[in-house]
Amino acid sequence: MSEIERDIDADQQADEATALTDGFHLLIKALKLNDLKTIYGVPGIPITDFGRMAQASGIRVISFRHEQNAGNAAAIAGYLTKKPGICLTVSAPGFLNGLTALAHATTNCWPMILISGSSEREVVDLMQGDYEEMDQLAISKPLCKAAYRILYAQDIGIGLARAIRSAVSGRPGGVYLDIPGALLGQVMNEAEGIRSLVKVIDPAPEQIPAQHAVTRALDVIQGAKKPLIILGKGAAYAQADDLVHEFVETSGIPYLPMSMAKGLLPDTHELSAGPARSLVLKESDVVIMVGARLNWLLSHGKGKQWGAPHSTKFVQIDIEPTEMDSNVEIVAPLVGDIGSVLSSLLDGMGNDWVKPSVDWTNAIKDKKEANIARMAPKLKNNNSPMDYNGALGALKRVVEEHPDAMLVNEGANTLDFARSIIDMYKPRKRLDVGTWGVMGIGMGSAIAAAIETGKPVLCIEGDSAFGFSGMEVETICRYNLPICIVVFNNNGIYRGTDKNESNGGDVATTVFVENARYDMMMTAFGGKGVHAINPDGLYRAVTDAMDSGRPTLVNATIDPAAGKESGNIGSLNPVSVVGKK
Ligand code: ADP
Ligand code: TZD
Ligand code: MG
Repeated sequence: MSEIERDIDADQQADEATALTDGFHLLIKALKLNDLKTIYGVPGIPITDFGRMAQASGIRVISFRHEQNAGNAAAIAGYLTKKPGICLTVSAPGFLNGLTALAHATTNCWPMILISGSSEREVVDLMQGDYEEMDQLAISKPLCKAAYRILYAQDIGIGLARAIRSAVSGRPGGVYLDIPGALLGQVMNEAEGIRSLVKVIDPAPEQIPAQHAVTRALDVIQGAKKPLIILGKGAAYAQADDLVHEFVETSGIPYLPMSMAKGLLPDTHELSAGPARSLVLKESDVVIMVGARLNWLLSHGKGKQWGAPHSTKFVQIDIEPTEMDSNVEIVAPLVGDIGSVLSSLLDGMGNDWVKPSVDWTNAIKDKKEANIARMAPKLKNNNSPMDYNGALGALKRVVEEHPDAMLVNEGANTLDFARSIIDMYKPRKRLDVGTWGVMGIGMGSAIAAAIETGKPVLCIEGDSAFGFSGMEVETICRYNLPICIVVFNNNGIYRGTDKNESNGGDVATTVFVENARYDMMMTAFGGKGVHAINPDGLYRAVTDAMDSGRPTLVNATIDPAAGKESGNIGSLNPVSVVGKK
């Protein structure tokens, strides 16, 4: 080494010894190291500068008008990408607004990390009344999969690594990461800081099923006379699309997609039993659950809908061992990730696999064809005001012509009719209210869908559902996202025709302002607003929006009397034994 080189080397070592970093920079570097390059959030104390610095470092920071919508966006980003969606909030009220979305992500088994600024421990623990003081870590714990707090800058790397692994491994879910404000300003040696960062290796390892479990399941399936596959959103999440396709086609077993699993195989596939749902649930003797739970959405696997007293045998593929026997006995549990389990099943099926009888597949085909034929003329009506069938018939055509577009859907009748009428053609294109049937996921989901996929987004929203996140139309315009919102405006929740039975002054609890002009909410922020009064007009407006990519809101006037109470799930309402008062 020459003298000059020795001097430079000594200078570098001295620089390295004295160069400093802080919590802000380490957290940003840790996120980027793990390829987490989008943050959804709302700024404020103590995370405003963190958002600024993250943006300056090349992370995309999408600022919302309310944390719940930012959180719903992060939840959907997690579902679509298999990486934790990141939501960033301020302390106490901002944290609580985001927490609803974190609980929603956990309920739906989607990976998400809610990073929230918080007050210092010493003030919170003595309850001394800090600005936005709250024991956030304690509050978050029962509502998510895991919760961690980082107190020292040198723990940022390991803290984020724990959060990522907890969110995506096994059954995915929401993780809370508590960041006391002072942590961000904590200073440490830069070289040491960088060395403390962790790039998580294999965050969601494969989980391969035991061979004997595979053999047991294949024996049960092969012994069935009327087998059925149910595909859930866990199967969509797994991104094992080719294996799902191969399993259905090689086994020859008809399948029923749960709402967000629609499109894993095109809904027009000959083995789809979607339009014969009641028949297959009642009559099937062996059901193979693929990333779907036997919860309320499937009547808990028992009762009239399942053809009781006839009993159904269940085979279940799930990454979560405790999901087995949660509602009914699972005769062949297959614990593992969907990709690994399906490839083991396919390996075990071999050349002598016997497909289900044509009696069974033809019975389903006949029922399907009859139901489709019965609906076809209803979907073509051009009535004004529109009913759900006419309006959704028009949107069904738009989706058929734009199979790559993302679809977001919420409401009651607006949800139930759209789910059954609109065919999906590709995996993970349909985003909706999920396991809780929650209203308010609309704009957050739409924004994440646009940002994560770059595809146009069609949002089909009940007028009530839209109201929960409607202010985000400003966000949509600000980022100029290719989102077309169609508000199914029937003047209210379920229907717009209820009357206040007391003859009092207030309108009924389910009724909204008549003929509201939701389209003007979009024009207020520079987007395009359209008022559609019939299916032809609706089709034209939405087609234009999908092709132009311009933020658009179509206010679609729906007959206020067309819907029914609670859509398809009216039977879940309790009934007063002494009648209404
Ligand atoms: P749906 O509402 O569509 O019926 P659920 O949300 O009830 O679907 O069920 C999804 C299931 O998928 C959960 O039980 C979850 O544990 C499971 N799951 C999620 N990811 C995977 C995966 N990669 N492999 C296997 N199971 C998975
Ligand atoms: N609050 C939250 C967070 N989630 C909910 N599901 C509800 C309230 C209750 N609810 C439903 O289950 S659907 C719905 C509400 C308020 C709105 C239905 O009205 P809509 O759709 O206008 O969105 P339709 O087409 O008029 O039925
Ligand atoms: Mg409505």
